[in-house]
Amino acid sequence: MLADFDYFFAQCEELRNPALKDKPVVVGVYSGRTKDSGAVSTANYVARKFGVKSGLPLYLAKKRLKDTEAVFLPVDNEFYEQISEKIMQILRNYADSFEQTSIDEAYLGITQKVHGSFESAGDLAQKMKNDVKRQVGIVLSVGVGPNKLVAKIAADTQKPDGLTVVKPKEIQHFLSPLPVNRLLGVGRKTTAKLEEMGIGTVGELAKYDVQRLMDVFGKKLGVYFHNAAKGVDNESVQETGEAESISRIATLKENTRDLMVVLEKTDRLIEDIHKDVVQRNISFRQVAVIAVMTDLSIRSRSKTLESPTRDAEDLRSSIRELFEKLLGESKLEIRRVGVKISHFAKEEVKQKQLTNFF
Ligand code: DCP
Ligand code: CA
Ligand code: CA
Repeated sequence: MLADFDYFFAQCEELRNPALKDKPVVVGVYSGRTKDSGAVSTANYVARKFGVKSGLPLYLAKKRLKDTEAVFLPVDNEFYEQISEKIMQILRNYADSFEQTSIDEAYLGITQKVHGSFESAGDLAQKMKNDVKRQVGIVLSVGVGPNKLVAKIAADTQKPDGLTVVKPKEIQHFLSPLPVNRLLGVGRKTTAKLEEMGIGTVGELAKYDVQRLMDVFGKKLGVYFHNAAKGVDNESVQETGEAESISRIATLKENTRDLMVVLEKTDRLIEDIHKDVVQRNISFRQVAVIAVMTDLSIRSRSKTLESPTRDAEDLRSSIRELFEKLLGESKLEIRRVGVKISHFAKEEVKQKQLTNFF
């Protein structure tokens, strides 16, 4: 099964500002040369109706959206990472094996969970989608298939908020009519080349003589195209580890050197981090604070605890200590504050040790 979050960066922006929902929303990477230089990172589906999509130069996006109430925003990777991490955490619970492949995409091995049944797989996927919607407020598209290749293409066919199940018997019927560029690794050049050879669809590629494909593209690629067109893929879901640190950062209302103001802000971050800790059932041994100063320089201080903890109070006192130190070592005011925990231990381990001890 593959899960891909819909118009992800733009949807994150809608999440923190629901008033954006009905307007075209464009998230861009501003290069800073001139006001409008840079490219579109992504756009919501309202903006896509105007032909605005990832990679488009921003000035062109502005032009295409000029008579609309379009909202242009700069990327905020930290925020998207946080949302992504929350969703990934939920998805993990639905999988036998889990492989995150990008900020908004993950493969889930679910064969054992659903005892090989594609009906159950569809139900599981729907439940998972509902769960993410309810807990985080984000919609995603899911593809279920007999392998990663089919699952990925299935997830791409209905967007947004899609759920597409392709059973083994349906592979051929599902893939055949699709244009060849829907296969991973078939870009513009290859598409053009295949076109020259009279191959436009995946079905045509599947029927094409594999030896001739090898002659044109080389052995490895030729065999890959042949197999991919038939929906053959033996790649397994490669377990990816969980994030090795959890961090949150926030901008202060006003620059300050007042410890109480800083701690008031970090209290909210602590609350958020602590929720994550509990949900993941981990404890941490290292705490760090980060401060972006008024001159935009970044300072950080960290502390290793004597033993792993998951206690919010431990976190709070460490952060207080670290910020006292940090403020004592600089005369500048602080503009943004961050908190990070790392050096995780699974809570079970600690509990087991305690039980053994008693
Ligand atoms: N992204 C980017 N530049 C690109 C492509 C993507 O910065 N050229 C970022 C922004 C996207 C995120 O990666 O939100 C995920 O990329 P996707 O290709 O999955 O696209 P979206 O999630 O935006 O849209 P879709 O609903 O089509 O999945
Ligand atoms: Ca996506
Ligand atoms: Ca994606």
